[in-house]
Amino acid sequence: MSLSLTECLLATTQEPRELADYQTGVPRWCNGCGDNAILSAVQRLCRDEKLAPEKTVFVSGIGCSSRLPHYMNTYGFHGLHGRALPLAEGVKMSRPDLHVFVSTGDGDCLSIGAAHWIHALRYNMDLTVLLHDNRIYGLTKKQVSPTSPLGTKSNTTPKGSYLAPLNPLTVTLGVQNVSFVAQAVDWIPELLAEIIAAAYRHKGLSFVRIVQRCPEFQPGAFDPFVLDPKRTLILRNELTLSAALAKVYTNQREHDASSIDRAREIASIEDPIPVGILFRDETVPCYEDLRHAGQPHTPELVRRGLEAELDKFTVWPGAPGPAA
Ligand SMILES: Cc1ncc(C[n+]2csc(CCOP(=O)(O)OP(=O)(O)O)c2C)c(N)n1
Ligand code: SF4
Repeated sequence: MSLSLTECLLATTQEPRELADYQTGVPRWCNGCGDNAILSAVQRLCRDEKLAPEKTVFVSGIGCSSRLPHYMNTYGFHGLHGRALPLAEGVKMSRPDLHVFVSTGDGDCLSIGAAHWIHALRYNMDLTVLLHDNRIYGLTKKQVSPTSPLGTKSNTTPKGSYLAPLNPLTVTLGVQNVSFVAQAVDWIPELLAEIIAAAYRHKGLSFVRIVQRCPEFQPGAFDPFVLDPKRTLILRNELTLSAALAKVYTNQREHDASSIDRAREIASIEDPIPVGILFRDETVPCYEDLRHAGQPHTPELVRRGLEAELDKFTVWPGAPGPAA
């Protein structure tokens, strides 16, 4: 039986793939850097969901964490510091058919990119946003970030930082139109992968804060949590906990992710670290759907729009001149 060209192309994009199909390059991160665990989790997700590499885009700003697109054998855009979210929104707006992921650091997203963060939540475009939160500027070699704990000594605060840290979860949960908020930690890879997968499946902007270790500039910062499983609070709702994990992480709580008040309460807990899906609302509309209303943004449409705009300034031969 012969297949048409379209059928052949569809068959290619639906082929089962291996992890290696999504891997490229050798990550330049330090040994023990939590970014490695995040990279593995997204590569697993791409394989499990059989995402076609040519239909998948990883967008980032600037920072160690923002190097992630280099190691994905998909499309990618290593952007400008703080601008990962508007870049990703632009991609999604013109190509809503693509799977768009964002990797952004705590400096990139919560400091220089803070205005974009708030408005991206409000626009609720269908993006999977991974906040790699190591509580420090890594790439530029140790300056405080908005999530650095009070008293953090760094190159910009040699006597210790003066301000209490910003909580990215409570701020996110305070923004109009927020539709998905979760938290993961890099040292429980099974749950990290499951939470990122749930975020990917959510239609709308899914915001996942990942507590990420930076052994270079925050050495041992999370050791007390890693070494004492009781200091992790597992939120029981849609996550499946393997028997082995359930035995280790016994501090568990049933949580109704449809309640924003309960989500805000949990988001403000810092010790133990809550892990799981805090909030989900599937009813919030996505900006790209409101704007496109089913009309794809084709190159032809863009060309016609541009020509119509330029025609406004064209002086046609024989046309009456401006009134004197
Ligand atoms: C406009 C601009 N300002 C400042 C910088 C310098 N800079 C590069 S990365 C960075 C902070 C990175 O920290 P974070 O986002 O937390 O990422 P990490 O390296 O920790 O993963 C800064 C300030 C820049 N590249 N561009
Ligand atoms: S400096 Fe920190 S965040 Fe950057 S690669 Fe090294 S461990 Fe990772």
